[in-house]
Amino acid sequence: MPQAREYYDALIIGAGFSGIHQLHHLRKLGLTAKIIEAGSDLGGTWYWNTYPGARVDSELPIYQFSDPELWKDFTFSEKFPGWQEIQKYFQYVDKKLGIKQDVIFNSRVASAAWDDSDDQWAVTTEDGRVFHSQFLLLCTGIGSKAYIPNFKGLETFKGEMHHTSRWPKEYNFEGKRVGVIGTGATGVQVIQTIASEVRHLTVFQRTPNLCLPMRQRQISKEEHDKKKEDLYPILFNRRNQTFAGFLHDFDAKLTLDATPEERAIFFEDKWEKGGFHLWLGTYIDLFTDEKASDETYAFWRKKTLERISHLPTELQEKLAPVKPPHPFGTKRPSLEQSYLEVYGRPNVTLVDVSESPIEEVTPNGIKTADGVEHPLDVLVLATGFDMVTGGITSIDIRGQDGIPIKEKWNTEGVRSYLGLAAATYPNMFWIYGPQSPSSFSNGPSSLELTSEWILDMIKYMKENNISSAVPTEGAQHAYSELVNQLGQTGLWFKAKSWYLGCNVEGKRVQMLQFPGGIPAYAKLCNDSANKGYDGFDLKRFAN
Ligand code: NA7
Repeated sequence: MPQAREYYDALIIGAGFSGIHQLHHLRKLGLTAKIIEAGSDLGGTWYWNTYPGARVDSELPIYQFSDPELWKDFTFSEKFPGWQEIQKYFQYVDKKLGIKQDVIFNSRVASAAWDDSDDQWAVTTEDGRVFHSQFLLLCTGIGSKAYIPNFKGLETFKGEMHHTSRWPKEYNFEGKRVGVIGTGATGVQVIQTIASEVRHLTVFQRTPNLCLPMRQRQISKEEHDKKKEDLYPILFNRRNQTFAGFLHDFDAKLTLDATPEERAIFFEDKWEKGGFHLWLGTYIDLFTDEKASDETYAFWRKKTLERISHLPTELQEKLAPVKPPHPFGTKRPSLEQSYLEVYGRPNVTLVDVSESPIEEVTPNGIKTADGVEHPLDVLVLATGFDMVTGGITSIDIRGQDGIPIKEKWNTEGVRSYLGLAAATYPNMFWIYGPQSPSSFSNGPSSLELTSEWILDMIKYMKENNISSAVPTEGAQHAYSELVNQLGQTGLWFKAKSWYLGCNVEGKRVQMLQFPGGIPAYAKLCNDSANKGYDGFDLKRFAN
């Protein structure tokens, strides 16, 4: 017997912050919607990343949904909560909004194909289920596709091996020799957490992390409660007014316009505040003037050396080199709690793989180009993700011309309109993805902004009998050129970062996000909406 066609007004891929926001508000608009989620629970990034020490590096209270219904009765206990507490928050959100009833868990989307004849998407999961919808919302996040470099001999390793985003529920490193490849945000968190638990820790560092002090602190329920009524709405409102969606913003002054004394006081203040203040709350020219970047780096190095002055000079130089590895902040600095102190422990060795690259993984450990074999029982791959685009390009998405988006982006480069839609892929929107402010921002700030804009557009389409909307090639070209130009005006290309796709071998190098800040991004989006969604071809239902 033929099966009934499974149709929803909207299909959402991914049950993290963005997917949940979409589902809740689409339902409020009266649309039928389902989330398809590869994991077995809510959380997105926070479902997958459960490695030791995983915690958010955007601060509370602004790292959560702004809806008062969702913050008035939930209280985070730390300024930068760990994955366990964030997972509890997602359960709380579910209790409030009844999200799970509309999530199809343990289902990974394999493909999506647009059909112009009925203005619908057909979405197929890896286990062969087919769904149809008018709208397709890609809420796949910026770090959902793990990246493991193609190390020779990786499969021969006889010990335990884990990529950080696929962490086992049970593990015990006591008495073990553990190796960690990678010192990005993830590596820093793992390293500072497990160093005291393991017999020996070998850190394979290619680029030192110019990490900043997190300044973690406990926040009591009383402290939250005092602020909730009067202050929280103001704080959430401020998120859309700052460059990166935090409460702090750049200072309008240029670094070298400040006197050395003013600068010293200014930097010291940012350092003491901790978090991203010295990065996204410093002088406005950090990303555009190399001299400004050098001044910031010199300050960072002085402060860092104060903490590691007891280490051998050679080790100090590897962690905080005289010559900056890249302009300060053009790679994302991580927030650390006890990372630098780890290198003073007798059971920790730092191997500089920029000097002596990893040659191969052997059954017993890692062999570097200097011929040394580092014996390991456990290998931790903190090697990151196919950032920003990987969640989308790992799905075979075909639009009006039948060409997979992956193929298009590989040949033409990533192109979009407003960092949320692409020409020839009608009624498909993504949130917190390519050419949006995504990782230059506090996640919930920019994803709520984009998500609300998309919801308004869908509402407009419904009210105006519009069956499909697709960006014009012209609008897409203009927006993508703007992103490229903004990328070129900064120092970004002086670093090999995932902001540009440099972290994945063979990936096309280009600015992957909108680097102009949230207010400028919001203006572009609002300008289009105010002109009846200028830049989109809108097709009306025939009736
Ligand atoms: P990242 O920031 O991409 O870090 C990956 C790390 O792995 C980084 O230190 C890389 O060195 C290192 N790496 C990658 N390939 C190699 C090879 N072949 N040899 C040696 N070292 C290598 O990923 P994270 O998971 O830490 O963080 C991703 C984001 O998720 C984070 O910024 C937050 O926004 C959340 P490199 O620096 O490239 O020299």
